[in-house]
Amino acid sequence: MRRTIKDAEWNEFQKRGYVRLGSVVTDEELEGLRRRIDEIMLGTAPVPYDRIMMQLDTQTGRYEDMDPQTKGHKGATLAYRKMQGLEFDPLFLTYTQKPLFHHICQRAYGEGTPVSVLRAMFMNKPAGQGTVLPWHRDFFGQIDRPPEITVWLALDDTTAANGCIKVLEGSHDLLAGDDTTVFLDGDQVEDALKERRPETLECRAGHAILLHNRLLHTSEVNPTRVPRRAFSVCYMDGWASDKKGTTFSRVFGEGALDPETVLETV
Ligand SMILES: O=C(O)CCC(=O)C(=O)O
Repeated sequence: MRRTIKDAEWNEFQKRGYVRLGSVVTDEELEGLRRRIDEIMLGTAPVPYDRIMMQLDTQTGRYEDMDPQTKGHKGATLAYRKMQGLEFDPLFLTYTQKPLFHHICQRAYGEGTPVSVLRAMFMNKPAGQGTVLPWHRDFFGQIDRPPEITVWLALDDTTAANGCIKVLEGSHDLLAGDDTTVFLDGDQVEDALKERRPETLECRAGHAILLHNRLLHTSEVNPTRVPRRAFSVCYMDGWASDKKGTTFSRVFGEGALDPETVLETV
């Protein structure tokens, strides 16, 4: 399994706002993550459910119809849309702490900088369901050092048919100077689409894509008979805090969570 990213790949990431990392897990690891995510949804995993944000999928596919995401299990079903706080699961934490991701974080935030996660998140389009995710960027203005990188891992093959991510290449510079917009309004979408054509980022299960947090992206519903599961980790400078001074779970450097003890410490 690779442990570094080449200069050419890093330059591509900076220019286009994303770069494919290829396969980042073994078949066994992938199977373990898939099994564990289903166990978490079904309520049978030994995880601290009171620390995990969970949100059921909509029945309508409309973003406006979503229930709020709140802590705790919401019933034994595979029809969850989103879960955050997966750094508190030893298996997802182990994946999150792969040397390749540490290396990428050091490139983004500087050698020796501790790293925390803004979110370690499951994003699901259940079979025959899913909710449209409108054009947006993962910009977090409430953080004093806004995160720049997200590693998005496909847990299933993601395709145009089952709601894979679509991006506007190079759009991470498009709203430069705008430090508030997350979801684009109709005019902003129209303007952005005038300049660029969306790129459909199909991705094989077990492969990952490094996304710039300001890259404009979207995804649709999943009318197919198989789920479209993905796990993404937004890494940031470990000293970053929000407006209340709250810091986030460290995954690299001093004070980093340890998969061996994480269940005792949360
Ligand atoms: O998995 C997806 O469909 C999109 C994920 C996403 O938009 C995000 O991580 O912000």
